[in-house]
Amino acid sequence: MPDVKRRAWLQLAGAGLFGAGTKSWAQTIEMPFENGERPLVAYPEKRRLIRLTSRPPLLETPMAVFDEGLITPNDAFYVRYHLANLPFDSIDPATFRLQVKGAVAEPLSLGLNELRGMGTVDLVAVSQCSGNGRGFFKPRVAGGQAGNGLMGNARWTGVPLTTVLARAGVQPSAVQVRFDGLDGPVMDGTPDFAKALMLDHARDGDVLLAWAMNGADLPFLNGYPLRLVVPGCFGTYWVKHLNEITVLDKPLDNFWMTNAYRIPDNDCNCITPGAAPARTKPIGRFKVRSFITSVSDGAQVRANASVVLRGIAFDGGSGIRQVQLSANGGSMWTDAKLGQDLGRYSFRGWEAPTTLAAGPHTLQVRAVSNAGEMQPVEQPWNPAGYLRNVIESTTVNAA
Ligand SMILES: Nc1nc2c(c(=O)[nH]1)N[C@H]1C(S)=C(S)[C@@H](COP(=O)(O)O)O[C@H]1N2
Ligand SMILES: [Mo]
Repeated sequence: MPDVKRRAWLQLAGAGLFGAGTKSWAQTIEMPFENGERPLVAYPEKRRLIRLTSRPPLLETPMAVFDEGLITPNDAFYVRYHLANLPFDSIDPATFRLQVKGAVAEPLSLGLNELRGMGTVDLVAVSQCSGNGRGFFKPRVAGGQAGNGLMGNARWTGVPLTTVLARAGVQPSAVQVRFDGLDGPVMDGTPDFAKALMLDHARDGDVLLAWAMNGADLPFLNGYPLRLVVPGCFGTYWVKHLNEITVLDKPLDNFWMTNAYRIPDNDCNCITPGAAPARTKPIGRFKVRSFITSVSDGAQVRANASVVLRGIAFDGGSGIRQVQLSANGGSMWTDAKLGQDLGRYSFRGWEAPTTLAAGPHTLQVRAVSNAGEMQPVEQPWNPAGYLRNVIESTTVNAA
Protein backbone atom coordinates (compact mmCIF):
# COMPACT_ATOMS: atom_id res chain seq x y z
CA MET A 1 0.00 0.00 0.00
CA PRO A 2 1.18 3.61 -0.31
CA ASP A 3 3.96 4.34 2.13
CA VAL A 4 2.01 6.58 4.48
CA LYS A 5 -0.69 3.98 4.94
CA ARG A 6 1.83 1.20 5.34
CA ARG A 7 3.96 3.07 7.90
CA ALA A 8 1.05 3.80 10.18
CA TRP A 9 0.02 0.16 10.20
CA LEU A 10 3.50 -1.23 10.66
CA GLN A 11 4.07 1.09 13.61
CA LEU A 12 0.87 -0.10 15.18
CA ALA A 13 1.72 -3.75 14.60
CA GLY A 14 5.33 -3.28 15.73
CA ALA A 15 4.26 -1.69 18.97
CA GLY A 16 2.02 -4.66 19.60
CA LEU A 17 -0.85 -2.21 19.58
CA PHE A 18 -2.76 -3.67 16.70
CA GLY A 19 -5.24 -5.07 19.15
CA ALA A 20 -5.32 -2.04 21.37
CA GLY A 21 -5.68 0.82 18.92
CA THR A 22 -3.54 3.92 19.11
CA LYS A 23 -4.76 6.65 21.39
CA SER A 24 -5.46 6.55 25.09
CA TRP A 25 -8.39 4.87 26.70
CA ALA A 26 -9.48 8.06 28.38
CA GLN A 27 -12.49 8.72 26.18
CA THR A 28 -15.56 6.56 26.40
CA ILE A 29 -19.12 6.77 25.21
CA GLU A 30 -22.21 5.30 26.84
CA MET A 31 -24.54 3.47 24.45
CA PRO A 32 -28.24 3.58 25.39
CA PHE A 33 -28.53 -0.06 26.45
CA GLU A 34 -27.20 -2.38 29.19
CA ASN A 35 -23.39 -2.74 29.46
CA GLY A 36 -23.13 0.04 26.89
CA GLU A 37 -19.84 1.68 27.90
CA ARG A 38 -17.39 1.68 24.96
CA PRO A 39 -13.95 3.21 24.38
CA LEU A 40 -13.55 5.80 21.62
CA VAL A 41 -10.40 4.80 19.75
CA ALA A 42 -8.60 6.26 16.72
CA TYR A 43 -7.00 3.89 14.16
CA PRO A 44 -4.85 4.97 11.18
CA GLU A 45 -6.97 7.04 8.74
CA LYS A 46 -9.80 7.11 11.29
CA ARG A 47 -10.91 9.62 13.88
CA ARG A 48 -11.97 8.29 17.27
CA LEU A 49 -14.77 5.79 16.73
CA ILE A 50 -16.75 3.59 19.10
CA ARG A 51 -14.83 0.35 19.50
CA LEU A 52 -16.85 -2.85 19.98
CA THR A 53 -14.00 -5.31 19.45
CA SER A 54 -10.30 -4.98 18.64
CA ARG A 55 -9.40 -8.36 17.07
CA PRO A 56 -10.73 -8.07 14.46
CA PRO A 57 -11.54 -4.35 14.57
CA LEU A 58 -15.24 -3.51 14.84
CA LEU A 59 -15.69 0.25 14.95
CA GLU A 60 -19.00 2.08 15.11
CA THR A 61 -19.72 5.61 13.92
CA PRO A 62 -21.06 7.98 16.62
CA MET A 63 -24.58 9.14 15.66
CA ALA A 64 -23.49 12.81 15.82
CA VAL A 65 -21.45 12.23 12.62
CA PHE A 66 -24.68 11.71 10.64
CA ASP A 67 -25.66 15.29 11.50
CA GLU A 68 -22.51 16.69 9.84
CA GLY A 69 -23.87 16.07 6.34
CA LEU A 70 -25.44 13.46 4.08
CA ILE A 71 -22.08 11.93 3.18
CA THR A 72 -20.23 10.08 5.91
CA PRO A 73 -16.57 11.17 5.94
CA ASN A 74 -14.03 8.41 5.25
CA ASP A 75 -12.34 8.87 8.61
CA ALA A 76 -15.66 8.35 10.41
CA PHE A 77 -16.99 5.44 8.33
CA TYR A 78 -17.69 2.28 10.35
CA VAL A 79 -15.46 -0.80 10.17
CA ARG A 80 -16.39 -4.45 10.33
CA TYR A 81 -14.22 -7.55 9.87
CA HIS A 82 -14.75 -11.23 10.65
CA LEU A 83 -11.16 -12.42 10.53
CA ALA A 84 -8.22 -10.89 12.35
CA ASN A 85 -5.54 -11.55 9.75
CA LEU A 86 -5.67 -8.23 7.91
CA PRO A 87 -3.53 -7.77 4.78
CA PHE A 88 -1.95 -4.52 5.96
CA ASP A 89 1.53 -5.52 4.85
CA SER A 90 0.76 -7.33 1.61
CA ILE A 91 -0.94 -4.81 -0.65
CA ASP A 92 1.14 -3.02 -3.25
CA PRO A 93 -1.06 -0.99 -5.63
CA ALA A 94 1.51 -1.35 -8.42
CA THR A 95 1.39 -5.15 -8.42
CA PHE A 96 -2.13 -5.74 -7.06
CA ARG A 97 -4.20 -8.01 -9.30
CA LEU A 98 -7.85 -8.89 -9.38
CA GLN A 99 -8.39 -12.42 -10.70
CA VAL A 100 -11.59 -13.23 -12.57
CA LYS A 101 -12.01 -16.95 -13.10
CA GLY A 102 -14.35 -19.94 -12.96
CA ALA A 103 -17.14 -20.39 -15.49
CA VAL A 104 -15.83 -17.73 -17.89
CA ALA A 105 -14.65 -17.85 -21.50
CA GLU A 106 -11.37 -16.12 -20.62
CA PRO A 107 -9.93 -15.76 -17.11
CA LEU A 108 -8.63 -12.23 -16.37
CA SER A 109 -5.93 -10.77 -14.19
CA LEU A 110 -6.52 -7.03 -13.89
CA GLY A 111 -4.39 -4.32 -12.31
CA LEU A 112 -5.88 -1.17 -10.77
CA ASN A 113 -5.03 0.93 -13.83
CA GLU A 114 -6.68 -1.57 -16.16
CA LEU A 115 -9.82 -1.50 -14.02
CA ARG A 116 -9.80 2.30 -14.10
CA GLY A 117 -9.58 2.14 -17.88
CA MET A 118 -12.70 0.01 -18.21
CA GLY A 119 -15.19 2.84 -17.56
CA THR A 120 -15.57 4.73 -14.32
CA VAL A 121 -18.89 5.45 -12.62
CA ASP A 122 -19.87 7.26 -9.42
CA LEU A 123 -22.72 6.21 -7.19
CA VAL A 124 -23.85 7.37 -3.74
CA ALA A 125 -24.91 4.42 -1.60
CA VAL A 126 -25.46 3.48 2.02
CA SER A 127 -23.53 0.57 3.50
CA GLN A 128 -25.07 -0.96 6.59
CA CYS A 129 -24.07 -4.01 8.63
CA SER A 130 -26.76 -6.63 9.17
CA GLY A 131 -26.27 -6.29 12.92
CA ASN A 132 -26.79 -2.52 12.98
CA GLY A 133 -28.84 -1.76 16.10
CA ARG A 134 -28.42 -5.27 17.47
CA GLY A 135 -27.70 -3.94 20.97
CA PHE A 136 -31.33 -2.73 21.19
CA PHE A 137 -32.86 -6.18 20.58
CA LYS A 138 -35.13 -7.47 23.34
CA PRO A 139 -34.69 -10.23 24.32
CA ARG A 140 -31.01 -9.60 23.70
CA VAL A 141 -29.15 -11.68 21.14
CA ALA A 142 -25.51 -12.80 20.83
CA GLY A 143 -23.06 -10.89 18.65
CA GLY A 144 -21.54 -7.39 18.59
CA GLN A 145 -23.81 -5.18 20.72
CA ALA A 146 -23.98 -2.30 18.27
CA GLY A 147 -25.99 0.90 18.40
CA ASN A 148 -27.23 2.35 15.11
CA GLY A 149 -23.82 3.51 13.89
CA LEU A 150 -22.85 0.49 11.78
CA MET A 151 -23.93 2.39 8.67
CA GLY A 152 -22.55 5.09 6.43
CA ASN A 153 -23.26 6.84 3.14
CA ALA A 154 -20.50 7.45 0.61
CA ARG A 155 -19.92 8.35 -3.02
CA TRP A 156 -18.26 5.25 -4.46
CA THR A 157 -16.13 5.33 -7.62
CA GLY A 158 -15.45 2.21 -9.58
CA VAL A 159 -16.25 0.09 -12.60
CA PRO A 160 -19.58 -1.76 -12.90
CA LEU A 161 -19.07 -5.44 -12.12
CA THR A 162 -21.13 -6.32 -15.22
CA THR A 163 -18.47 -4.66 -17.44
CA VAL A 164 -15.74 -6.86 -15.98
CA LEU A 165 -17.88 -10.00 -16.20
CA ALA A 166 -18.70 -9.24 -19.84
CA ARG A 167 -15.00 -8.86 -20.61
CA ALA A 168 -14.36 -12.33 -19.14
CA GLY A 169 -17.39 -13.82 -20.90
CA VAL A 170 -19.79 -15.55 -18.50
CA GLN A 171 -20.60 -19.13 -19.52
CA PRO A 172 -24.26 -20.19 -19.92
CA SER A 173 -23.92 -22.65 -17.01
CA ALA A 174 -23.19 -19.83 -14.51
CA VAL A 175 -25.59 -19.18 -11.59
CA GLN A 176 -23.65 -17.15 -9.00
CA VAL A 177 -20.53 -15.04 -8.62
CA ARG A 178 -18.23 -15.52 -5.62
CA PHE A 179 -16.12 -12.76 -4.07
CA ASP A 180 -13.05 -13.26 -1.90
CA GLY A 181 -10.70 -10.72 -0.32
CA LEU A 182 -7.11 -10.75 0.89
CA ASP A 183 -7.88 -11.02 4.61
CA GLY A 184 -7.87 -14.45 6.14
CA PRO A 185 -8.29 -16.38 9.37
CA VAL A 186 -5.60 -16.33 12.06
CA MET A 187 -6.17 -19.99 12.84
CA ASP A 188 -6.47 -22.90 10.45
CA GLY A 189 -9.96 -24.28 10.40
CA THR A 190 -11.71 -20.90 10.60
CA PRO A 191 -13.65 -20.56 7.35
CA ASP A 192 -12.25 -17.93 4.95
CA PHE A 193 -14.64 -15.05 4.32
CA ALA A 194 -16.23 -15.30 0.87
CA LYS A 195 -19.71 -14.28 -0.31
CA ALA A 196 -21.72 -14.78 -3.48
CA LEU A 197 -24.39 -12.91 -5.42
CA MET A 198 -26.89 -14.40 -7.84
CA LEU A 199 -25.69 -13.87 -11.41
CA ASP A 200 -28.55 -11.50 -12.37
CA HIS A 201 -27.82 -9.35 -9.34
CA ALA A 202 -24.09 -9.32 -10.12
CA ARG A 203 -24.93 -8.07 -13.63
CA ASP A 204 -27.55 -5.45 -12.67
CA GLY A 205 -25.21 -2.56 -13.51
CA ASP A 206 -25.35 -0.99 -10.02
CA VAL A 207 -22.94 -3.44 -8.35
CA LEU A 208 -19.49 -1.84 -8.53
CA LEU A 209 -15.86 -2.74 -8.04
CA ALA A 210 -14.84 0.44 -6.22
CA TRP A 211 -11.38 1.84 -5.59
CA ALA A 212 -12.44 5.22 -4.24
CA MET A 213 -14.78 6.55 -1.63
CA ASN A 214 -15.73 10.22 -1.42
CA GLY A 215 -13.06 11.10 -3.98
CA ALA A 216 -10.13 9.46 -2.18
CA ASP A 217 -8.54 6.00 -2.10
CA LEU A 218 -10.48 3.59 0.11
CA PRO A 219 -9.16 3.77 3.68
CA PHE A 220 -7.30 0.57 4.45
CA LEU A 221 -9.97 -0.54 6.94
CA ASN A 222 -12.72 -0.04 4.36
CA GLY A 223 -11.15 -2.38 1.84
CA TYR A 224 -8.14 -0.78 0.16
CA PRO A 225 -7.38 -1.06 -2.72
CA LEU A 226 -10.65 -2.50 -4.12
CA ARG A 227 -14.01 -3.54 -2.71
CA LEU A 228 -17.37 -4.67 -3.89
CA VAL A 229 -20.25 -2.15 -3.57
CA VAL A 230 -23.69 -3.75 -3.55
CA PRO A 231 -26.12 -0.80 -3.36
CA GLY A 232 -29.21 -1.35 -1.22
CA CYS A 233 -27.86 -4.58 0.26
CA PHE A 234 -26.34 -5.38 3.62
CA GLY A 235 -22.61 -4.90 4.15
CA THR A 236 -21.84 -8.62 4.31
CA TYR A 237 -21.79 -8.68 0.47
CA TRP A 238 -19.48 -5.65 0.18
CA VAL A 239 -16.29 -7.75 0.14
CA LYS A 240 -13.17 -5.71 1.00
CA HIS A 241 -9.58 -6.09 -0.28
CA LEU A 242 -11.28 -7.91 -3.16
CA ASN A 243 -8.77 -9.88 -5.23
CA GLU A 244 -10.70 -12.88 -6.53
CA ILE A 245 -13.97 -13.17 -8.45
CA THR A 246 -15.12 -16.65 -9.38
CA VAL A 247 -18.11 -17.32 -11.61
CA LEU A 248 -19.86 -20.42 -10.23
CA ASP A 249 -22.09 -22.94 -11.92
CA LYS A 250 -23.57 -24.03 -8.60
CA PRO A 251 -24.50 -21.93 -5.57
CA LEU A 252 -21.74 -21.20 -3.06
CA ASP A 253 -22.05 -23.47 -0.05
CA ASN A 254 -19.78 -22.12 2.68
CA PHE A 255 -20.21 -21.04 6.31
CA TRP A 256 -20.87 -17.38 5.37
CA MET A 257 -23.69 -18.24 2.92
CA THR A 258 -25.18 -21.41 4.39
CA ASN A 259 -24.88 -20.81 8.17
CA ALA A 260 -24.30 -17.12 8.82
CA TYR A 261 -26.17 -14.04 7.59
CA ARG A 262 -29.50 -15.79 7.20
CA ILE A 263 -32.96 -14.51 8.15
CA PRO A 264 -36.28 -16.28 8.74
CA ASP A 265 -37.92 -16.85 5.36
CA ASN A 266 -41.40 -15.50 6.15
CA ASP A 267 -43.28 -12.21 5.73
CA CYS A 268 -41.89 -10.53 8.86
CA ASN A 269 -38.48 -12.24 8.70
CA CYS A 270 -39.14 -12.91 12.35
CA ILE A 271 -39.81 -15.63 14.89
CA THR A 272 -40.99 -15.83 18.49
CA PRO A 273 -37.93 -15.56 20.76
CA GLY A 274 -36.79 -19.07 21.65
CA ALA A 275 -38.46 -20.73 18.65
CA ALA A 276 -36.46 -22.00 15.66
CA PRO A 277 -37.21 -20.62 12.18
CA ALA A 278 -38.88 -23.17 9.87
CA ARG A 279 -36.90 -21.88 6.90
CA THR A 280 -34.18 -19.31 6.42
CA LYS A 281 -32.73 -17.46 3.46
CA PRO A 282 -29.67 -15.24 2.92
CA ILE A 283 -30.09 -11.66 4.13
CA GLY A 284 -30.60 -9.23 1.23
CA ARG A 285 -31.78 -5.66 0.99
CA PHE A 286 -32.14 -3.01 3.70
CA LYS A 287 -35.53 -2.35 5.20
CA VAL A 288 -36.62 1.30 5.28
CA ARG A 289 -35.19 3.29 8.23
CA SER A 290 -35.09 6.85 9.53
CA PHE A 291 -33.30 8.72 12.31
CA ILE A 292 -33.28 12.08 14.04
CA THR A 293 -29.68 13.33 13.97
CA SER A 294 -29.92 16.92 15.24
CA VAL A 295 -30.75 15.96 18.83
CA SER A 296 -29.62 12.93 20.77
CA ASP A 297 -31.43 10.99 23.44
CA GLY A 298 -31.59 12.96 26.68
CA ALA A 299 -30.80 16.32 25.00
CA GLN A 300 -32.10 19.67 26.25
CA VAL A 301 -34.01 21.81 23.73
CA ARG A 302 -35.60 25.24 24.00
CA ALA A 303 -39.21 25.24 25.13
CA ASN A 304 -41.93 27.23 23.31
CA ALA A 305 -39.66 28.18 20.42
CA SER A 306 -39.51 26.74 16.94
CA VAL A 307 -36.73 24.13 16.83
CA VAL A 308 -35.84 22.67 13.42
CA LEU A 309 -35.27 18.94 13.78
CA ARG A 310 -33.14 17.20 11.18
CA GLY A 311 -32.27 13.66 10.22
CA ILE A 312 -31.81 11.00 7.58
CA ALA A 313 -33.79 8.18 5.97
CA PHE A 314 -32.93 5.39 3.51
CA ASP A 315 -34.21 2.09 2.17
CA GLY A 316 -33.06 -0.84 0.04
CA GLY A 317 -33.01 1.12 -3.20
CA SER A 318 -36.44 2.46 -4.14
CA GLY A 319 -35.72 5.83 -2.51
CA ILE A 320 -37.63 7.76 0.16
CA ARG A 321 -41.12 9.06 -0.58
CA GLN A 322 -42.10 10.53 2.79
CA VAL A 323 -40.77 11.18 6.28
CA GLN A 324 -43.01 12.06 9.20
CA LEU A 325 -42.29 13.30 12.70
CA SER A 326 -44.25 12.87 15.90
CA ALA A 327 -43.58 14.82 19.08
CA ASN A 328 -46.24 13.10 21.16
CA GLY A 329 -45.34 9.45 21.21
CA GLY A 330 -46.90 8.66 17.86
CA SER A 331 -50.49 9.95 18.18
CA MET A 332 -49.98 12.76 15.65
CA TRP A 333 -47.60 12.85 12.70
CA THR A 334 -46.52 15.77 10.53
CA ASP A 335 -44.71 15.64 7.21
CA ALA A 336 -41.04 16.55 7.21
CA LYS A 337 -39.49 18.37 4.26
CA LEU A 338 -37.20 16.12 2.24
CA GLY A 339 -33.73 17.41 1.35
CA GLN A 340 -31.50 17.01 -1.68
CA ASP A 341 -31.86 13.74 -3.60
CA LEU A 342 -28.43 12.14 -4.09
CA GLY A 343 -29.92 9.00 -5.65
CA ARG A 344 -32.14 6.15 -4.59
CA TYR A 345 -29.43 4.31 -2.64
CA SER A 346 -28.32 7.36 -0.62
CA PHE A 347 -29.29 8.78 2.74
CA ARG A 348 -32.09 11.30 2.19
CA GLY A 349 -32.02 14.26 4.53
CA TRP A 350 -35.17 15.68 6.07
CA GLU A 351 -36.11 18.55 8.35
CA ALA A 352 -39.17 19.56 10.32
CA PRO A 353 -39.84 22.57 12.56
CA THR A 354 -41.31 21.69 15.95
CA THR A 355 -42.38 23.69 18.97
CA LEU A 356 -42.28 21.89 22.29
CA ALA A 357 -43.89 22.91 25.58
CA ALA A 358 -41.70 22.73 28.70
CA GLY A 359 -41.14 19.16 29.88
CA PRO A 360 -40.07 15.78 28.51
CA HIS A 361 -41.06 14.71 24.97
CA THR A 362 -40.66 11.54 22.96
CA LEU A 363 -39.78 12.38 19.38
CA GLN A 364 -40.32 9.74 16.72
CA VAL A 365 -39.57 9.63 13.03
CA ARG A 366 -40.89 7.26 10.38
CA ALA A 367 -40.22 6.95 6.66
CA VAL A 368 -42.11 5.49 3.71
CA SER A 369 -40.13 4.24 0.71
CA ASN A 370 -41.09 4.72 -2.93
CA ALA A 371 -41.91 1.01 -2.90
CA GLY A 372 -44.53 1.74 -0.20
CA GLU A 373 -42.61 0.07 2.64
CA MET A 374 -43.15 1.48 6.15
CA GLN A 375 -41.35 1.09 9.48
CA PRO A 376 -42.91 -1.10 12.18
CA VAL A 377 -44.05 0.19 15.59
CA GLU A 378 -42.68 -2.95 17.30
CA GLN A 379 -39.39 -4.53 16.25
CA PRO A 380 -39.90 -8.05 14.84
CA TRP A 381 -37.40 -10.44 16.48
CA ASN A 382 -34.85 -12.77 14.85
CA PRO A 383 -32.08 -14.77 16.53
CA ALA A 384 -29.16 -12.88 14.98
CA GLY A 385 -30.48 -9.39 15.72
CA TYR A 386 -30.54 -8.39 12.06
CA LEU A 387 -32.79 -6.00 10.12
CA ARG A 388 -33.63 -3.56 12.92
CA ASN A 389 -35.91 -0.90 11.42
CA VAL A 390 -38.44 -0.11 14.13
CA ILE A 391 -39.63 3.52 14.42
CA GLU A 392 -36.90 5.01 16.64
CA SER A 393 -37.69 7.21 19.65
CA THR A 394 -35.59 10.06 20.98
CA THR A 395 -36.43 11.54 24.36
CA VAL A 396 -35.65 15.23 24.86
CA ASN A 397 -36.37 17.70 27.59
CA ALA A 398 -37.69 21.16 26.64
CA ALA A 399 -36.83 23.92 29.09
N1 LIG B 1 -12.68 -8.98 3.10
C1 LIG B 1 -13.72 -8.76 3.91
N2 LIG B 1 -14.75 -8.04 3.44
C2 LIG B 1 -15.82 -7.78 4.23
C3 LIG B 1 -15.91 -8.28 5.55
C4 LIG B 1 -14.82 -9.06 6.02
O1 LIG B 1 -14.80 -9.55 7.14
N3 LIG B 1 -13.74 -9.27 5.18
N4 LIG B 1 -17.03 -8.03 6.30
C5 LIG B 1 -18.25 -7.61 5.60
C6 LIG B 1 -19.26 -7.05 6.47
S1 LIG B 1 -20.18 -8.11 7.42
C7 LIG B 1 -19.56 -5.71 6.47
S2 LIG B 1 -20.83 -5.10 7.40
C8 LIG B 1 -18.81 -4.77 5.62
C9 LIG B 1 -18.31 -3.58 6.40
O2 LIG B 1 -17.61 -2.70 5.58
P1 LIG B 1 -16.73 -1.55 6.20
O3 LIG B 1 -15.81 -2.17 7.21
O4 LIG B 1 -16.03 -0.90 5.08
O5 LIG B 1 -17.66 -0.58 6.86
O6 LIG B 1 -17.69 -5.39 5.02
C10 LIG B 1 -17.95 -6.64 4.48
N5 LIG B 1 -16.81 -7.04 3.70
MO1 LIG C 1 -21.83 -6.93 8.59
